[in-house]
Amino acid sequence: MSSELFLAAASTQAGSTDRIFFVLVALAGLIILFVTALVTIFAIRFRRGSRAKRGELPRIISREFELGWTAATLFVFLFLFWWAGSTQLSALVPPKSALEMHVVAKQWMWKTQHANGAREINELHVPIDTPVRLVMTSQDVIHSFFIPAFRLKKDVLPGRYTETWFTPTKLGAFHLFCAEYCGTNHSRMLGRIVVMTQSDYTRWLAAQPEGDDLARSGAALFVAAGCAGCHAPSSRVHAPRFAGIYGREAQLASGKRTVVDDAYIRNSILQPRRDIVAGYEPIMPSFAGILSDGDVMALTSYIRSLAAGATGRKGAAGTPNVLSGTPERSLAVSPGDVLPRDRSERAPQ
Ligand code: HEC
Ligand SMILES: [Cu+2]
Repeated sequence: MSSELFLAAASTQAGSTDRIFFVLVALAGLIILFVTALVTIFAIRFRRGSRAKRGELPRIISREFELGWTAATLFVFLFLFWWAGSTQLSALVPPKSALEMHVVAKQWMWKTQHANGAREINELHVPIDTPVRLVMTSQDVIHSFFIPAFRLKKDVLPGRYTETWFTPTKLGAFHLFCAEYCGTNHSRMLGRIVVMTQSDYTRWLAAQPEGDDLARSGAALFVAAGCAGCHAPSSRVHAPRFAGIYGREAQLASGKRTVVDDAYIRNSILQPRRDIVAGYEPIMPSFAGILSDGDVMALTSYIRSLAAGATGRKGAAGTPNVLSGTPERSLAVSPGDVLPRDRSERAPQ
């Protein structure tokens, strides 16, 4: 549907959302026409003084008709519920091959980061026809990530990760809004999503100013923030090592088991007392208030890179060569790449 009246539908999700919307409008329109017609016909037929019969209806009409339309509306209702519900639910689970990008919202801007570390402000460049998964958090208050042309809206909360994903289907620039009132300049918290062809995107990404590889800056933080003192393989403190833990299950002292994912690592860093790993003393200090959300994301990315089999990242600094997809960078992504992680599908919190 493209005309002045209708907003462009630029993602796969937009198509299915619009279909539901137009069917609902058509259905509601039909019902309005039907009811209005009946009201008009009856008003004329049974007007005062007309000779129309006003006695009781035949049994068959009052019973079978009643049953008939109750069943029909129930069926239509259940169908709509199933249709809209299943569309929404399937929109929650990103495909495994999705490119992962990070979004940090703050009063009043969107900071975005590509998996290779390239950063943007109030913009996000994405390749067309490629699923993009966003991992989002806020530095201050609640914001909401809203791209009308993609029919996509997801709250962005402080102290928590929310995830969403989309597959853009049209080239061009699309509005990004904050859809949750977040203070004085809320209405200026605007951005753009730029959808490019896959080759343009790869070229664009390679031309970005030397972004710190997210995992590499995490590796630096690992030392700078003092994590290495306990967690480095050479440390003499009795603390868990990180190689290979991402995506596995951790056995907790409480007897529970839990998957080591972004949220778990975040909790381990900010609230270490919450989930103690079995076999260790609760000696880890909390880093809440010391490390920013960006720091936590970097550390998480570092820990994940260890899971991918890469040990340390000693490669040459500089813009990674995404064009050839060099294998030494475990997080190197070019459109269509499968991210090197083995993670059970999980609905976003
Ligand atoms: C004083 C030593 C110490 C320091 C410093 C420390 N940790 Fe820990 N950490 C531990 C111990 C001991 C455990 C296991 C007990 C627990 O879960 O609290 C642990 C657990 C963890 C876990 C859960 C690991 C698993 O196998 O499930 C993560 C993730 C973690 N730490 C990350 C960090 C990060 C990131 C830093 C630096 C910002 C850090 N730690 C600093 C001692 C430390
Ligand atoms: Cu906002």
